[in-house]
Amino acid sequence: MAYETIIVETRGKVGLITLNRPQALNALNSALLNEVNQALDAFEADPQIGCIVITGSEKAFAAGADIKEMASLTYPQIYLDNQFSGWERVAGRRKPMIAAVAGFALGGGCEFAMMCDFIIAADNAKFGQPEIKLGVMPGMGGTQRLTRLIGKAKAMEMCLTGRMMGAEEAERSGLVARVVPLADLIPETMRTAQTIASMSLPIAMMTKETINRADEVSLSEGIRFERRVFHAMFATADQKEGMAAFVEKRAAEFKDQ
Ligand code: CO8
Repeated sequence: MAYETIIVETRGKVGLITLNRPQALNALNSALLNEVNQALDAFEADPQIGCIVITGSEKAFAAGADIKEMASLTYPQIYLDNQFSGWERVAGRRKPMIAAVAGFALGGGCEFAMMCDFIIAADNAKFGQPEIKLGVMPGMGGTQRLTRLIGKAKAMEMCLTGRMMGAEEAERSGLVARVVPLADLIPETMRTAQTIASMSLPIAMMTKETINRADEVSLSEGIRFERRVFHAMFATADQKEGMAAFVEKRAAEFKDQ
C-alpha cells in the first residue's frame, strides 16, 4: 500500500507509523487522518502485530490540525461532514499504541499523542494546546484527556494561555510516561513496544481495555469490571502457560490464545 503522508513499517511484532509531512511540521490534514486509519486497520487485522508505535520527526511529532485546511470551513460544512470524526476511530483502537514524541506536539498533535496508551518523549519535546490563539479551543479530546492526565489547574493554564510545556514538566505532570535523550527515542520506544508485543496479545488488549474503563466509570464499577475480566483470563491458554512457565522456571511462550 502506497501512502503519501505517513511511512508504515513492521519491525518484528511492532507496527511503526511515522507521520511524514515535513513541509507542514506533520500538520494533521484529512489525507493523513485517512492514511493513519488505513494503516491502523491493517495492523489491527494482522495477528502478528502486538503493539503499534506512532512517531513524527525530530522537529515535530505534529504541529496540530492543518490550519490551512481548516481556516475557511463554515459551521454547516464542519457539522454536516462531522469533520475529524475519524479521530474517534484512532482513539478507539484495541491494540496497545505508544506515541514516541520529539519536538512539537501542539494542538491536534498533542491530542493525537494523548489518544495513544502512553507517551514516551524525547528531551526536546514540547507539548501545548495553543488553539485559543487561533480563536478556537482543542477539538480532538484535548480539554478532556489533558485534564484527566495533568489535572484541572495545569490543563486550564495550558488551554487558556496556549503556553508550551517541556518534556521534563510533562513527565512531572503525568502527561508522559518517560523522557529519553532524543537519539534514544526510537530505539527505546521500539524496545518498550517489543516487550509489550512479546506478551499475550489478548491479555494485553484486555489490560488496555480495563485501564481505559477507569476514565469512564466509578471506582466500584471499575473494580467490578476488572474482577470480571481478571476471572475471564483464566479461560485463556496463555494464563495456563504464563503461570506454568513461572513455576517451571522457564520463559513463557504465549500463543495469543
Ligand atoms: N497547520 C498547517 N501548517 C502548519 C501548521 C499547522 N498546524 N504548523 C506549522 N505549519 C506550517 C507552517 O505554515 C510553515 O509552512 P510554510 O513554510 O509554507 O509557511 C511550516 O509548517 C513550518 O512552520 P513554521 O515556519 O511556523 O516553523 P517554526 O519553527 O517557525 O514554528 C511552530 C513552529 C511554533 C510549531 C509554528 O509552526 C506554529 O505555531 N504552528 C501552529 C501550531 C498550532 O497553532 N497548532 C494548533 C492547530 S489547531 C488544532 O490543532 C485544533 C485541533 C482540533 C480540531 C478538531 C475539530 C473538530
